[in-house]
Amino acid sequence: MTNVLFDTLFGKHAGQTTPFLISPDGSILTHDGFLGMAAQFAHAITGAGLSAGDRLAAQVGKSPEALALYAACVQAGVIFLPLNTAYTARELTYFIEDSGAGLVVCDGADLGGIREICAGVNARVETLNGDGSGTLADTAAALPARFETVPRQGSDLAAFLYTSGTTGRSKGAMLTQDNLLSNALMLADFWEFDASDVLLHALPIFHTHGLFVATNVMLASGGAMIFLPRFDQDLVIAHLPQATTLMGVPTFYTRLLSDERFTRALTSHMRLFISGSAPLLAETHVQFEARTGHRILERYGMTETNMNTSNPYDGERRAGTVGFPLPGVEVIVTDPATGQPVAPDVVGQVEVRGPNVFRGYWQMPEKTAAELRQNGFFITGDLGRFDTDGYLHIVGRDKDLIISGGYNIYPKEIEMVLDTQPGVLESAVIGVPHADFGETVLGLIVPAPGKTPDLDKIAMDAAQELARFKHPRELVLISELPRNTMGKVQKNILRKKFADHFVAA
Ligand code: MLC
Ligand code: AMP
Repeated sequence: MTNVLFDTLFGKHAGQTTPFLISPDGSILTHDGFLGMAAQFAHAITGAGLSAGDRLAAQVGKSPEALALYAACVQAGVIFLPLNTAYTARELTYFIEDSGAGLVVCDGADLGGIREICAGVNARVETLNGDGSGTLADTAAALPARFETVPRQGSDLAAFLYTSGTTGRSKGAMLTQDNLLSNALMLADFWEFDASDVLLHALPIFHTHGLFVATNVMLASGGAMIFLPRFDQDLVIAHLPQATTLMGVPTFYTRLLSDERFTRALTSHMRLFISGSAPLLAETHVQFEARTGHRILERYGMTETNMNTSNPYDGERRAGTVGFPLPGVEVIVTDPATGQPVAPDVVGQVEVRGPNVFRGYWQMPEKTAAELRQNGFFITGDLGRFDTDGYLHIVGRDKDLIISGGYNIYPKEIEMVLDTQPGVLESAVIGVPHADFGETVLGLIVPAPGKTPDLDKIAMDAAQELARFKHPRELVLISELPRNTMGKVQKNILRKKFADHFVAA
């Protein structure tokens, strides 16, 4: 028996001495060297007691070693659960408990708090720091650079990625080997990646975009990645000349456009710029082409499904659209009331079916049943329409979700924190336009009768509970929330009222 994901994406590079990861300081890790590092980590995590089907949760900085930990999990059949480095102890506690992780890998600086969380659930803790050092790395360094790959089938789980929910409770999306592999192979082919490509990788590696789209596509094609720790504008500009492709969220592109060093000459050699995770304004698409001569290729995906649609590689990349269904992926737009497909140009809910669609939410059969139809279609929560040429336009969201700089933020989670603060009767959290992040978080607070809530204190308390990117950028007092006859808060009215709050500022 084989391990289809490991063999196809990773193992096939054994003996390949071309670069895989190029660090900003110029140091190079070859494909073969990366496999050796992954094998050492595979020995380390199995030595720590993990076996196939167990979960490993990692909240670690971006480094070649952190990526090797992902490869090690695949090779050992362990389910990889990457976590945003911004999550607070409160948020982590939930993920660790809910997933039943057997091993948690964290930065040494966070060891104290995480050890406490893990003690309660009998999980082991090891460290891996942003510079690649740590207890797990020390153990791995002394272990063999070859590991007997653990057999797995395509239907076996490879990763859990937590996505927040409209109820405020995060859900672990279970992704199989086939989910990841089918998407990686298809995207590498569709976007014409090959071993000569060098991807400038400036995304985090704890989400679908940076981990599965960017990394898996480069593994599938055998090319290299310039592996930047984060989106640092100076580093991106400095390394563009060595790259052939860039994948980013729209904020990458708006930031680059605001930099006068980002010129046609700097980008003339580039093969492809890809955008996703949040809507790319048509205006950004147009400005980008005027500046560089390149048309950004926009695609659409999500944690539960990887990538669903893409503008064409050859052919018109239409601004303001996310293109056509990708090969092997079915996308329909349906009437929410009947579930039946609607005609072109009619807005409905976007549904997706294909080998990319996840298995369900971990230990949440009801939530899974509510979103994943028996016929295999996943109800994405996005609203869209196909135009008469077949391009999909994402026009809004049925789910109460804010996307800030490519990170998803569920208002309910923030409202639950604000509502418990002294002097607060109730709150509503909305996303409003923001020049840098696309949307940002605004917290609206209705005081309890006769009370004057201390907004600074509320902001400070909320900061203890929630990851930095979820913090309301501002809290505003409001006398009451608009409600419809069913008593539901009419956030559309609030969004309209506060639409210029940050843009005008
Ligand atoms: C950072 N901050 C954010 C933020 N990122 N706040 C809101 N939204 C964000 N996205 C905080 C920082 O902690 C900092 O706080 C302050 O805001 C300003 O930080 P910055 O230095 O300007 O931000 P930076 O570190 O440069 O990060 C911005 C960014 C980053 C856009 C480069 O957020 C990023 O890499 N986003 C990509 C997210 C991503 O990969 N999404 C894919 C999800 S997968 P302070 O306190 O220091 O001021 C998916 C599926 C699909 O959606 O289709 O791909
Ligand atoms: P996540 O749950 O973090 O994977 O985010 C997925 C969501 O991001 C989708 O459901 C969409 O709402 C949004 N998204 C991703 N790509 C695009 C895009 N190109 N245009 C508009 N929205 C997008």
